[in-house]
Amino acid sequence: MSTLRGRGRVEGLPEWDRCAVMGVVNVTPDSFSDGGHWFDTTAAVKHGLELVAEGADLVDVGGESTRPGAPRVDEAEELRRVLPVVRGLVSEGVSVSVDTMRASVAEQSLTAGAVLVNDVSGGLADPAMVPVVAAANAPFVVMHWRGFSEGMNQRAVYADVVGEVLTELRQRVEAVVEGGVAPERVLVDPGLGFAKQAGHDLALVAHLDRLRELGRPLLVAASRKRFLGRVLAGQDASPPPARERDAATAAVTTLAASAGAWGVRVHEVRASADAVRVVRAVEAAR
Ligand code: PMM
Repeated sequence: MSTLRGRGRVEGLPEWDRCAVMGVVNVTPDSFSDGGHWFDTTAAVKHGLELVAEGADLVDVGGESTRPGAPRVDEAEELRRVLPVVRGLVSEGVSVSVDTMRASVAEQSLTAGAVLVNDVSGGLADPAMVPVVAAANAPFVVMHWRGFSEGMNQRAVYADVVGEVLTELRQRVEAVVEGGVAPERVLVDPGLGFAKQAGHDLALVAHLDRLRELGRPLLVAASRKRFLGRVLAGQDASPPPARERDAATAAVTTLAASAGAWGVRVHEVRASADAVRVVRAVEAAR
C-alpha cells in the first residue's frame, strides 16, 4: 500500500512522512508510584520528555484509567492530574494530546496548548465534548466505544466485528461532523480492548485496511493490551504482565504502519519508533 493512499493527513497537526508514534503518559496513581498512592507532575513530565527523546512524535496525557472494570475518576481530580502535565510538556515544546472523555478537561487542555483531543468514547460520554472540540477547531480522535469500563466485557458481542466496528465508527464520525468538527480534523480508532475479546482485537488488526474505508487517518492503540497477553501465553498459560508485552506491541506497530495507519499509541516508544522507520524505509524501496 502506498504511503499516500494509506496514511492521510490531519488538519491542525504536524505531518510526518511515516506512521506517527504517540507516547503514553498515564497520570494515574498506579503509573508513577512505587506501588502506593504517590504520583506527581514532575515525574509525569519527565516521563513524557523521555518518550520524546526516544522518538515519540506526540505525547498523550490521560488522568483516568479506562481498563475494564475501572471506576471513573471525578472531574476535579482528573483536572488536577492532567493540566499541570499538559502545561509542563507544552512549555517544553512537546505536541500534546489529551486523553479524556470530559469536555472540561479537553477545553482546559486545549487552552493550555494541547493540539489533539483523544476521547475514547468518541464524544459519547460527555454531550459537551463535540461542541467544545468544534469551537476550538481542534483535531479529534473518534474511537470505537460501546460504554464505560464497568460492564464493558458484556458488550463484547459481535456477529461480524470488523463490519460492526466500521458501521458504528462511521455513525460516530457523521455525528461528530454534524456537531461541527471539521472532517479533515477527525481521526478514527478501532478501540482495541474496548468491549472486545482477544479474537475481536485480532480480527480488527487483521483488517486495518478495511478501517481505512472510513476515509480518515487511523490511530491504532494495541500497546500492552490483554489480547497481546493472550497471544503470548497461548491457550492455557497465564498471560505475561503488561510490561512484558512491549515486543509484541512493536510487532503490532509494524503491522499497523504497513497497513497505512496514521499513528500508533504506545507506552514503550523506542521499539515502535524504530519499527515505523523501518516500514518507511521498506516502503521507499518498493
Ligand atoms: N486505549 C487506552 C487509553 N486511551 N486512546 C485511544 N485513542 N485508543 C485506545 O485504544 C486507547 C486510548 C487504554 O490503554 P492504557 O490505559 O493501557 O493506556
